[in-house]
Amino acid sequence: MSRPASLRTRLAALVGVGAVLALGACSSSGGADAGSDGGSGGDLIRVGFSQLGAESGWRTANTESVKASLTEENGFDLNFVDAQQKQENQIKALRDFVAQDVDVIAFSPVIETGWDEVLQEIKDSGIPVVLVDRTVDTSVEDPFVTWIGADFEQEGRTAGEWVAENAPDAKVFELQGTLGSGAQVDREKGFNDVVGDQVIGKASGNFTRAEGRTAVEAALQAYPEMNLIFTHNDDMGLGAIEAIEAAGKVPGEDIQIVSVDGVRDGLQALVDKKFNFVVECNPVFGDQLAELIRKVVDGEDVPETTVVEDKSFDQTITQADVDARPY
Ligand code: GYE
Repeated sequence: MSRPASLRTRLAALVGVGAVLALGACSSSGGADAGSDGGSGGDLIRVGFSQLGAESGWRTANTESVKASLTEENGFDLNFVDAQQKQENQIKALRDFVAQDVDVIAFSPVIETGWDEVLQEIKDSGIPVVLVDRTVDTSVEDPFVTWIGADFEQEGRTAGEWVAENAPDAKVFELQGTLGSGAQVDREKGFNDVVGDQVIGKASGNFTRAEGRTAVEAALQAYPEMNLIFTHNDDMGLGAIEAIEAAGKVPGEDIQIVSVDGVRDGLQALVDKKFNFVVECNPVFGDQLAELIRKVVDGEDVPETTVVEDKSFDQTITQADVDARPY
């Protein structure tokens, strides 16, 4: 039953490390050197970014935001690598970034564990790490300078509070994200802390629409009494809608759906009354990430954590709100 410590605990070890690693960054990147072997020239900050995949609308929006901010015009030479939700691909990309001697490594870890070796290698290289979105659980001391992302545990709690207030008798099926990912572990903890006694079954849909649909098809058989699904992201919830409708039931009524993310398709499902409640997880933080990276390279202090702000939405949302959604 050992589960990773909370975000706060896991990130607590970071205080004070920023300055030291940032100095390392400075000497390894120092203006004149930056880009000298990459052909991009100038004083561009060379960033290796390992994105974990393209599994969801959230991820697509996040990638677009990162790419829109880490541009040459903004002073960055970005090497962006998509790992297709495979940890081994991420580890390979991270090692490539070390070999390229980039100025900063940023990455969004697909799951929390299994990074010890490569994080130690990066640390030995002196390249500072900026952790993005998901969290790591590692024995390496001070493995990264700073982390930016959402408070997943609070998102789960917010979802649980809606259920406690609006559906206190519901029989809940939990559609989990990628098992072992920070987003799954912490959303599950937050939700179950509030309404764990209402959860009658769980299965993972790996954060994708197709696997979400398959998991709910199986759950409809295994748990015929379920009448509410808490899904760890919108895409799996959209897959759940397909499975529920195919079974001749009405999503949002026969089986309520509470989701996380708030991408446009998810909010559209809310307007269409197929979703009942959505906790936002805001993927648009490329500008904040760019600013953090700049500070790390300049040797300035950075906060140990930057928590991106989230809202939540119920069925009072309007079509105009959805149409105005940028992602
Ligand atoms: O909620 C989900 C994506 O880590 C916050 O990953 C991210 C999650 C997001 O696949 O849609």
